[in-house]
Amino acid sequence: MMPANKPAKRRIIHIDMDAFFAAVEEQRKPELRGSPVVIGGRGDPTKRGVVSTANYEARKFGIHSAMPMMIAYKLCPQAVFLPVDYEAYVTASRQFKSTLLSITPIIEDIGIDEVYLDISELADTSENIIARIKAGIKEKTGLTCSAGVAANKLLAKIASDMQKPDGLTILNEEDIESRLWPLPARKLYGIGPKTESYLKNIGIETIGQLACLTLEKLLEYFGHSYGQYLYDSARGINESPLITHWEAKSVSRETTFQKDVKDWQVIARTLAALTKEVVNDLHDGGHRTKTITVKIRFSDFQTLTRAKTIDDYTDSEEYLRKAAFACLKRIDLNKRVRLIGVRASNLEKSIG
Ligand code: TTP
Ligand code: MG
Repeated sequence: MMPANKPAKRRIIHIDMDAFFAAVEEQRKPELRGSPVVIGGRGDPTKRGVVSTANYEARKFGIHSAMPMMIAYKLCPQAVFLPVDYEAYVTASRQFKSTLLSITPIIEDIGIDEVYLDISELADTSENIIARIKAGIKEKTGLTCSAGVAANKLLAKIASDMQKPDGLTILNEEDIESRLWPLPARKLYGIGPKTESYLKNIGIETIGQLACLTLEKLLEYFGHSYGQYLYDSARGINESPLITHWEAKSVSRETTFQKDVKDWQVIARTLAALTKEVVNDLHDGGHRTKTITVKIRFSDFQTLTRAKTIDDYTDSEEYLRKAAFACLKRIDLNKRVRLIGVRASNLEKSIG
């Protein structure tokens, strides 16, 4: 029997669609298949704008997300360049996510083409569950995805990226040394270009090398919360729960800017204002919260969320603003921001 104080081992799946925007375009225009396809901006490679994604044929020429369209054109002039049709991708996104409800309601929606599922309570093997997921998505949308299975969100996300496209990777605890540690530190969720170059400067390139740093050193370099996060992550440790859409109680506010914003001051002021509104909503409902999630959508519609779970339930604006800014710090603001959102989840009714 398991000792009472040891948390049960979880089984988390991360699903990430393959070349998502490009795959949706190929699905509705089958004549594109086999050709290099690049999606970005208004689809005109002679104009400004960056690549949202490229299909695998185009990637062979070195084209990737966030690359200027003009460079993509130089690398592969014969590619088909298409404008971003966000509506079509949102529709496909809803369709593939709806098929997952037949597997479990414990789903965290983290982006247009990716989700986590918690299958800890299911009896079936991971392989069988993934086979059902892939078949369901294929039937409903015609699209393929890659899946990762592990004991937590951090490892599941790394696993889904290991064998793309149409992959399935199961990452167990005993694989950490052989399969996690050789990877570049950048592969860890939450390590952006800034942390990556900081780490390179101190001679750290891989997750394994990061795992060699003492906790004291990491706290000194990166502060309490991020330092501890890096220490745990390098060891494949991550307790963060799934934040599900179906959570009965959460309070959120978001705002879309009239014009996409680059100025950090404006972003920070908006984040503080949204947090204040969320805190007011908590007060109105008589709730306190444990988890704050910040959502940033960039001008190219890439959407990132970062969550922070704090030790005790609180409704203190100061405390929650700190948590929101800790989340923001983990997002690399290298593109213009279109939308900011703040959510408080994991709520409890305040006493009195
Ligand atoms: P990703 O899952 O990062 O990429 P992908 O699905 O195109 O390819 P992969 O097979 O490697 O998963 O992103 C999902 C979609 O989000 C992508 O199709 C387009 C969009 N996106 C952007 O618009 N800008 C970006 O910088 C990135 C990384 C993605
Ligand atoms: Mg993808």
